[in-house]
Amino acid sequence: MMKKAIITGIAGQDGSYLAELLLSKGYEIHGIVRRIAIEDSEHKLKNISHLTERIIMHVGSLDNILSLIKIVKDVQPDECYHLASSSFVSYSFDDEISILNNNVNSTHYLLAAIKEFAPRCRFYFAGSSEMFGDVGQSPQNETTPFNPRSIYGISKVAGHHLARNYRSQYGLFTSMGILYNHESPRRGYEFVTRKIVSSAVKIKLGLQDHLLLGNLDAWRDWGYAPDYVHAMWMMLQTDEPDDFVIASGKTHRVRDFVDTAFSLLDLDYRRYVRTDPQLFRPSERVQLCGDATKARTRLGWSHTIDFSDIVRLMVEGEMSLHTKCNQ
Ligand code: GDR
Repeated sequence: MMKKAIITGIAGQDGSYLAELLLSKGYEIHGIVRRIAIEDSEHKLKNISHLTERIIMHVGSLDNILSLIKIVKDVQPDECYHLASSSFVSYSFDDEISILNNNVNSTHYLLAAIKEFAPRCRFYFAGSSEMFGDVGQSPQNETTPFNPRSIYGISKVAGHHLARNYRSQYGLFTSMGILYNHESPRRGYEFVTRKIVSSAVKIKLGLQDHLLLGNLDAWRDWGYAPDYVHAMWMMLQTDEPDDFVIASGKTHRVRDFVDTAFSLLDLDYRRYVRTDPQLFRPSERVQLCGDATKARTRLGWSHTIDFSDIVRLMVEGEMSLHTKCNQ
């Protein structure tokens, strides 16, 4: 029988790739989106505009348990991928009360609705390397203690404990991916990789003259988003629920990303990039670098696209947006 999946955050980078993957596997897909997204679908649903005919959309708000109950009850999903959250770490320094409330409550409401109305549904929780935060060791794996240092990270640790609690107390199948940074041409413009690529292309085309960034010497473990959503699906196909680190295991500096992107466009980044202390974040003593051995051995997961190819795909994607606009 055709499997049914609910995806929250379906219009985001990960949600859109996951929807494509599940459609290719024959799933019936149900996306939960806010009314405001439907009203401004050209912008807010652009990542899934090519899929709208094949997805069943539900207008619902994750801060309203009644609307979630109705959707879960009606759909009777086999799987639920909870990807929606306020995910830009910097905002969480500015708007901490609502970000913590929204991220924690939405996870709690969904778990409660599933427990009551679709208890056989398997639940994926989108955890993050930000849960490790100011960590004592590198690389990190599933046994590394959490020490989040942003409200966003704290909200993810809370969601993780909620999901684990529903697993142990109520026997729900809840699995969590602790995902490190993952990028693609669909990345939002506020994240550093898209910001770099979009500005580099504009500078190349003479539409912008410089780029302001924060700490160029921050290190990140960057992977390719379609590889990472594949891991989400794999996590819900196992015999037992579990938690998995998903990462490339290699780190690069923001400066390396900048240099690679600008070089692909035959530009010397040193002529165009300036730093702004306001964009700096609390610095890290130890690098966030993931050890995905467990996912490799238990799930058979691997990442397929390396750092320089991710940058290239993003630069090509950005260029093609400008070419399309000018046609
Ligand atoms: P991150 O992603 O916070 O790691 O979280 P982001 O791309 O925002 O930052 C990556 C690194 O770049 C440094 N940086 C800047 N970042 C931004 N956004 N803008 C700048 O101008 C800039 N200059 C330097 C940052 O300090 C940081 O070190 C992402 C999100 O997708 C989370 O939701 C997810 O959980 C984690 O990845 C894993």
